[in-house]
Amino acid sequence: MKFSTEDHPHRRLNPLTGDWVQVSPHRAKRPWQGQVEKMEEESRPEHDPSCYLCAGNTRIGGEVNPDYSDTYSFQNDFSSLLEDTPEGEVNENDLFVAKSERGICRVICFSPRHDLTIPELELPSVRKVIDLWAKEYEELGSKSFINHVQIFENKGAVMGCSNPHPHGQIWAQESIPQEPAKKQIKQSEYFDKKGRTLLSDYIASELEKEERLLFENDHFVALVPYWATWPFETMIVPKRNVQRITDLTEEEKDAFADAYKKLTTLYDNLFEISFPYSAGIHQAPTDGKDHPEWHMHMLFYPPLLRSATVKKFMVGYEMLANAQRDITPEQAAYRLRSLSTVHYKQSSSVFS
Ligand code: H2U
Repeated sequence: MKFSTEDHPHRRLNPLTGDWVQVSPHRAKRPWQGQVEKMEEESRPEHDPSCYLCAGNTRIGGEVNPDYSDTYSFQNDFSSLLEDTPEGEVNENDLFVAKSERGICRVICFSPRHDLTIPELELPSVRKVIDLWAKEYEELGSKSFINHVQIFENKGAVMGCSNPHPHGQIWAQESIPQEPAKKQIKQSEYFDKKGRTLLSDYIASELEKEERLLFENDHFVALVPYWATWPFETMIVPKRNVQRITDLTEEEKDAFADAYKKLTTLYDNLFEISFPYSAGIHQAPTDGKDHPEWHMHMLFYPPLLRSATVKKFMVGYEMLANAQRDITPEQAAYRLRSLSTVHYKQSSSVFS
């Protein structure tokens, strides 16, 4: 019997982090199992007078949102990191170790429309989200004590999102957090060895292989990474070796918006629901160094597995030993690729 990643249990390496994922393809041999359950979706008004994020409304802390017409960002009223934290360290026998951490947390409202998520917004509105991310990265990153800016989005109650109004967050801080720190090391090692970024080489191969590719436009590639952990995990990568969002040209920002909207449309079409996920951008730290090794990318980690209600739990073996998946990244890519890029709410048939 010859080993094949299509048939036999195996481990795959994430070269960006050094983490492994265990794949059990024999448990999900068929591309699809079980029925697709439909979910009743609540319809939301364009403006909800009780929403803390809608234009003109009063937030929990008493501040009033302006009557914004596209995007709007503000300092999180319950920030996890604070700018005025005093500096300090604890180390008792290398067993009780702590270090103060300064930072700034912001909330980003994607649009005044309470009822529209990214795939439903018009492309120029999605582009405005990209522009605001770039502006925030620039402003926060230029502060001397901020060395890392994490842009992210929690979408859907299942991801712990507290409000259905389309929004994201930014946590900017002194340290480089664990996930991007691992990527910093791995990308540096690769760049030092090959003189090219890891992701430039990776996407060039994926564009040739095509098995995990979802789509490409002039400047971005969307794919299910070879090492994807979540069932429908995906990644959007610029074709050019761009280190940070502020280095994108105007045309590339348009292409980024297009890829973001297209990918989230595929997601919504998968189970014909507003698809939940955690997404975020990994890019160069803002520590004043050049970072030629960095290749920015946006990651999407959706929790759903087989339907709108069947969630993949990272529990048991995953918590104690190693991340694991059944449906292969290739099967997930095949599923996503066969969906229409027209949002199901605007089309009667989702299969192209
Ligand atoms: P989620 O992305 O997890 O839904 O978080 C929304 C954030 O918005 C959350 O961190 C903040 C919460 O602290 N928020 C305010 O800053 N002011 C408010 O009035 C409501 C929510």
